[in-house]
Amino acid sequence: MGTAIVPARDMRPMRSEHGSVLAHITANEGPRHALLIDPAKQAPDVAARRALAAVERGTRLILVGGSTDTPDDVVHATCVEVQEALELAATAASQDPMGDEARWQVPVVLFPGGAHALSPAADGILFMMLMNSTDRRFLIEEQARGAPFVRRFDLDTVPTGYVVMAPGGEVGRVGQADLVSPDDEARVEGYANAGAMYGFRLLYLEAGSGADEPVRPGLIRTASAVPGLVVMVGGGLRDGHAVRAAVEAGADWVVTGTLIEDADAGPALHAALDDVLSGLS
Ligand code: 1GP
Repeated sequence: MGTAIVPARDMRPMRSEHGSVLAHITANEGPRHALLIDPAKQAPDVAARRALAAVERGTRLILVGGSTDTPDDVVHATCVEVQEALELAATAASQDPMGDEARWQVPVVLFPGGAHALSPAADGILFMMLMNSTDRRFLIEEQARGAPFVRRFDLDTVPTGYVVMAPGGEVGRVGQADLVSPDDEARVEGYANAGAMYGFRLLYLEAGSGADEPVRPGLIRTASAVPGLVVMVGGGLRDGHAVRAAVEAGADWVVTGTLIEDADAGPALHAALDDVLSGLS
């Protein structure tokens, strides 16, 4: 962690409005969409515009992070810009009789690649164990390095089991995952149950950013049958059809990242988001 960033509650203007991030993520509200913003892939102001476009269309969570070694100041700048944009939109909505202020009360949550990618301007963090990593760094060491900062920054933590499926992509490689093969439901059953028994509340099934094939429905079905876990699915979800398949298999959250990186902030982005969100209903 760098030393330039200091915790400051007022960096999280939305926080008091939406309450606990854990409560938001585990709420029984039907399937929802999370937008993943990789701070290394665009300037903070572009990230903020993309987040606004998504939230306007119904996205209920902004995840900030990625598998790359993004420095914390870049992560932080993105969190600040997204938070400010959401706050402005919420304020504008509160002053408009037809406005829907609650729509803009969406938490900004870290999806860290390691202890380096933290920011006090986030509302919370997916505090993850990469359960099928062969490298203890991703099982506990990065977490142990980052935890004091998470505590100091007063971030809400969401205890999360993160499991990487084939093809796995960059996160599978960097995280040295022993990839779960697309039909290995028994292995997912094991990770899901072990995660629940550790007290994890969220299980994130990851196919890898930009994956040719998203996580197969059988694996999602297996994970979602385990009591006490909210299931998040990401990697290779590019359209409403793929999202619908994940949701029908039991995904509580679907995550898309690449989709918005390929589109600009204009009509192409809006069309891509509309298509993905159409898969939720
Ligand atoms: C990656 O699951 C996320 O961690 C999102 O994947 O970039 O393929 O949407 P995509």
